[in-house]
Amino acid sequence: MSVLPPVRKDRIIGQLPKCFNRGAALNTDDEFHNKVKTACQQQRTGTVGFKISKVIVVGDLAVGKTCLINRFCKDVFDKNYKATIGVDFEMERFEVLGVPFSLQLWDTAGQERFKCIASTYYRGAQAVIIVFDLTDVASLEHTRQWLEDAMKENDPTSVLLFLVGTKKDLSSPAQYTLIEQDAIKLADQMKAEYWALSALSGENVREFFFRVASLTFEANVLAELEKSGSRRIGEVVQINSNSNNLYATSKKKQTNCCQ
Ligand SMILES: Nc1nc2c(ncn2[C@@H]2O[C@H](COP(=O)(O)OP(=O)(O)O)[C@@H](O)[C@H]2O)c(=O)[nH]1
Ligand SMILES: [Mg+2]
Repeated sequence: MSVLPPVRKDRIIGQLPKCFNRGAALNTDDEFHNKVKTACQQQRTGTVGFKISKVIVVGDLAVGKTCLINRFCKDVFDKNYKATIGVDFEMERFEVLGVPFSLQLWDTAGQERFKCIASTYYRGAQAVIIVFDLTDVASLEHTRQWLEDAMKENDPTSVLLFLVGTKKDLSSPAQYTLIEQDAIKLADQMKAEYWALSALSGENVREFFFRVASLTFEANVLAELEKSGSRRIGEVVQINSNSNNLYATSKKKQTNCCQ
């Protein structure tokens, strides 16, 4: 295995980042789930497993998927690291609540015209980013189909969805307001979180990926806590298996637990 570079200082997440629009958000919590915070604190003292989540980026040709990924990942990896990983996905490394965490960002480059091949790329995704162009209504309409295709290969109950409008720099305020109304409605129906951004100016790009990383990490840890397997994080499960006591303690500190 290739030697990974250290996590960059500006990829360290200590607080749950805010959603873009409270009307179309996966959650509106101010903080990470208490269970997750506790688990991460416990993990810090032991050996930490290598946590990684697969994220796929889908949408019409030329909506800006590759530019979006490149905008965020550029300068993060040195050339050697990129060469080792290959060209199908970018690996982005974070540290969330003190725990190393990586996102594998799969760019479905070229698959727009070869949808049958794409199923192998879609499989096993923890998050799906459906991209549309804020200046192209048709690309928003097509997102339903993209969602359907991506979900054929995944468990809809465990995948986090993001509906992302790109090229914000190109849209006039009037045009933007109009398409955003439709996008928010659609995001709500899809149970997706809505974001609008620009890969060109960089507006909201970092905020968006931090949100993706944080929510994916949170879901990942919660899922692991629910398992009673013998993996490393199982140590945390054992602590939590005494959950009555754990809650009794945490309740004193915090009452507004998520959900
Ligand atoms: N103005 C502007 N152009 C963009 C933006 N993102 C992508 N583009 C342009 O849109 C075109 C398609 O982008 P690309 O990322 O290759 O689309 P993909 O096919 O979805 O991967 C390119 O000409 C980009 O320069 C953006 O945020 N603003
Ligand atoms: Mg592309």
